[in-house]
Amino acid sequence: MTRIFYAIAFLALLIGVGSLALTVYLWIGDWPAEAKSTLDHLRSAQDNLGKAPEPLLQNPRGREHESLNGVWQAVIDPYDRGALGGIAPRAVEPKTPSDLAEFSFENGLTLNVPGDWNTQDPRLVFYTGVVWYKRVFEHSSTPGLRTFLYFGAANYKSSIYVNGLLIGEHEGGHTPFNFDITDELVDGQNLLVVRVDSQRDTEDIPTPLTDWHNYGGLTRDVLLVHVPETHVSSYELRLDGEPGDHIVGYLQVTGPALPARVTVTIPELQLETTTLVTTDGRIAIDFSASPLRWSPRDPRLYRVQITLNGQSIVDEIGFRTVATANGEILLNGEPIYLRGISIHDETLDGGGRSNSIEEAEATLGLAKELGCNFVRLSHYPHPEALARVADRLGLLVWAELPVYWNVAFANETTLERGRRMFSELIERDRNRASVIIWSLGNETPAGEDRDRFFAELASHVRDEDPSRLLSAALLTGGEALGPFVMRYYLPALLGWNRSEWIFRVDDGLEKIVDVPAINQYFGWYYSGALAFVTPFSSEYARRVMLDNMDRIRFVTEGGKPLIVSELGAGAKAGLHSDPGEMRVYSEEYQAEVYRRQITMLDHQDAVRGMSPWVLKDFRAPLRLYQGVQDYWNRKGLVSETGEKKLAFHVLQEHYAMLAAQ
Ligand code: GCB
Repeated sequence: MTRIFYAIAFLALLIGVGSLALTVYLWIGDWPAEAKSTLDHLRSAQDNLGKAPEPLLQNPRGREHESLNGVWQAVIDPYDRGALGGIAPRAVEPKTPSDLAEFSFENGLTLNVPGDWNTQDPRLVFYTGVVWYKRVFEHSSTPGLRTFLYFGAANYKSSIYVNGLLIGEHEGGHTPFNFDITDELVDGQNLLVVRVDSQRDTEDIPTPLTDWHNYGGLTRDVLLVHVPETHVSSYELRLDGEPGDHIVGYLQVTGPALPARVTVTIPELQLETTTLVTTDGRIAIDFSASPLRWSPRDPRLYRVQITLNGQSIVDEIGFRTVATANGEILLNGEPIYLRGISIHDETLDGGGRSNSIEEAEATLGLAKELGCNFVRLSHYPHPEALARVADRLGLLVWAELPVYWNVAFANETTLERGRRMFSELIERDRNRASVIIWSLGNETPAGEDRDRFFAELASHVRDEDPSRLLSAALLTGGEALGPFVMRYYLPALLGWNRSEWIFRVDDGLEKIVDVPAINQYFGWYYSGALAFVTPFSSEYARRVMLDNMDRIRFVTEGGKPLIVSELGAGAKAGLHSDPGEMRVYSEEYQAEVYRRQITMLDHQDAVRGMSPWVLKDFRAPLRLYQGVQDYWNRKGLVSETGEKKLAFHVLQEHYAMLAAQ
């Protein structure tokens, strides 16, 4: 018995010591390289799963940086298996023909970065899911400098791996983010792998259902940005309200060496001041200065240089004020009418997502040719290049978050996502004079949860940026359309017409925003639905609407200025009909809807701007009419490859007339 006891005790001791030794070995042991890399990877995955990016470095291109754009290797992973054992994150390749492999980046797909994947390989046109990206780059560290890995955008979720280790993750497809990767970098070759997953679920922003293409991938610049350990991470310089003889804003310094002296120089204003930023890292600035005002007529930009610890950030900033009063939008204290156009982010040559300055110049150049002084960048944040080029061309910008249709308004996590996306967008564009409106969302169904969601989002945006106007495109859904149809449209179809058709913009969101906006499709939608439930043909219903459109009057509750953020009709470029024929999708019918809409909008007291839908035909998997739509939304004023339709000229003529007034 005693022997058995000693034998068991001895065995237990052996197992105990053995496990301890194994644990110590696993932790610090001299493992074969492959096993060690797997363990390090697994530890990083455990520690950094869901780790959010560091606060954004503003204006990365105005700092010392290197581009990681170019051709990357990629693997499509429809079943999301690449992460197993860290095979894809570590880019494990078979080394000999006898290595049994189930994964490899070599000899496979390559993708251009920046770029959506959908337009780069026929297998990916409608693909929603995971793609792994890989790129190797050289690095040599400089003492005193930290290196950030910056992504202009990655749609929708991304996980970032440097030298096989998970650095962190980001969610949201259209805003920038960065990670400080200094400690993970080695001198010489470094491996960067990014897992991008373009799937969204019903609690995301946006949800999976949108009227645009879910372009996946690393759609914008990828940069390495080098900054001194103590650096200016963020700054704002803007004109204080009227009379506008002060430049105000703040400087935000990050790093251990505080307090720090930061110099701001604007040579053309003979302004050079040095400010002591104290230990909390942030200081408000207030210089007396009277710069020439930035405006669409004179988009004047000043070169600004901000210097700390021998490194300068260079920016081009315009100074203007924007406000609302007495039902007007005031730019530099003067009422302005917004001659706009809505735009989706796609290149003008039929490609997918845009990114470059040249692509932004082509798109905004076309808006200028149309006679615009305003662009609605719908329905999500467009590349930074758009706001920069708009600054140079003198176009006012509406920038929007994809709170589109019905998101999970009651969900706290969804709200938090919205707040974070707005912070990233505001941080990126806060110094762009062109950006005058933050739009909270588009066509959201009214309700208590929605109003609470937007009230919180609005207060977040106002905290982060009190200097711009808030808007949202309201839904002209059943609540507003129902009474309108019953009171005016239906009686007119029956032959009892009224001299005015009052359209009451009555939505809880109107109270939250500074400038309410509505989307309306008189002459296009609604008539079909009406024909469905009445004995009238849709052709007759549409004709009655066209003939009476100029009777419509928009009335807002609080007397706030109103923007008509959408109107329009579909047309396939090259499809013609006789004038007067109600042939939908013909260029003539689209042009006629524009003529009637213009006449109607011409005498609306409440309306202070418009941005018809839309500059260019855009990819939209929701649009299934074969031979006509072919997965494109055809409401563009130009086709997907830039051919102008008749309606382009109708709106151009109208805007030329307005500009001359
Ligand atoms: C809308 C939406 C927009 C659609 C458009 C359309 O009201 O805001 O995203 O693409 O209508 O074409 O139906």
